[in-house]
Amino acid sequence: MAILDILNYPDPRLHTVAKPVKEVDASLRRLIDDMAETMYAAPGIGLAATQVNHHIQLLIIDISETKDQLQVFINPRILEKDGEQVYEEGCLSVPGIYDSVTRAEKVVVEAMNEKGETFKLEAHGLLSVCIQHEMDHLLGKVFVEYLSPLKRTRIKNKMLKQQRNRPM
Ligand code: K1U
Ligand code: ZN
Repeated sequence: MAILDILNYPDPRLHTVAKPVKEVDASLRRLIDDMAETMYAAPGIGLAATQVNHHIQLLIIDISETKDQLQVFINPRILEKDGEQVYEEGCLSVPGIYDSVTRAEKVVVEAMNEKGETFKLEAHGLLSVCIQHEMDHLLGKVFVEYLSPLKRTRIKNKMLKQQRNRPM
């Protein structure tokens, strides 16, 4: 397994729209393993393939305390959304920034797992937030795009300054 580089906002590659996965094969499972290692090491509770510069419809989530309940979503589709919730979100592509985002409270999602089996899941609370956040990444959308233009500009400048000062 390997730890992959995570793209940092405002990298333009984060705005790439992901393509559907055609085949669930050994190379995809290798990418899933590498993404899981990357997410656990960060540490994070979710990761979209977009964030590691793979522009395919794949995301992983583990919101468990024990970090042993990895959920894999390949070609996810939201079938239903309901209600509203506000959550203070973070993003591994925007390190150190947390802000409130309003999203649906419930989502029903259909996807394939790492075995290529289709499943349907009803999610609430943090799992629902995380699914919506990661599915946004697959559409090329970063959570800061829900914030005001002023906040977004400040975050962009802070990130660019950090990136300039980072040792090579
Ligand atoms: O998409 C990502 O960059 C991952 C992101 C997922 C997420 C968090 C919170 C709300 C919505 C989506 C993160 O994992 S940020 C880090 C984080 O929230 C966390 C890290 C360690 C322990 C608990 C949470
Ligand atoms: Zn994110």
